[in-house]
Amino acid sequence: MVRKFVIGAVGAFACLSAASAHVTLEREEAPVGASYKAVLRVPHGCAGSPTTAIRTRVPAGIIGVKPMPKPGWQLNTVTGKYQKPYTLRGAPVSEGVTEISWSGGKLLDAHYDEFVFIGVIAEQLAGTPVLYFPVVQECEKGVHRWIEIPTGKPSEGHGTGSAEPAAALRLLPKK
Ligand SMILES: [Cu+2]
Repeated sequence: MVRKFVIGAVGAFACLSAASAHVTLEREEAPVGASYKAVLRVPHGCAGSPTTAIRTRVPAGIIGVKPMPKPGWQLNTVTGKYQKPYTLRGAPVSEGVTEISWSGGKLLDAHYDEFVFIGVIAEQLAGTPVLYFPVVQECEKGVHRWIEIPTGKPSEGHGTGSAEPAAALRLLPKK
């Protein structure tokens, strides 16, 4: 699965001219130490081709992850060891869901949809400015690999030199 996170540019050029949003997070900022609902927004396909799979790698420090099943799509997860132990609701955790995929569905380019999972932003992430959620969007024809770590601010994904920017979450201090 990790091998699939390779950069591709063709589809990105088509998207830049369309001035539409790429795959982004509904909430682009959230405090550490709190639960977070990651809503990945998919506003278009690949150069007009329908989306058939969405795969994402959960950033380190997003723990206790649970994905939302989607009717008509097969949901798969990969569980793995965290790079370091975290604390989840007062208890130590050392492993969890690290990758999620929704596949086998069909989202037309003319339609919009969201792919959702919940988790907790570990307190240990305090001081980290931004987390990136790499997403691979597979289509009937073509693929978008939204994996580039853009230069500039997260909410300026477009036009900062990133053809296929990874979805970004700005971390705020603990409430
Ligand atoms: Cu786009």
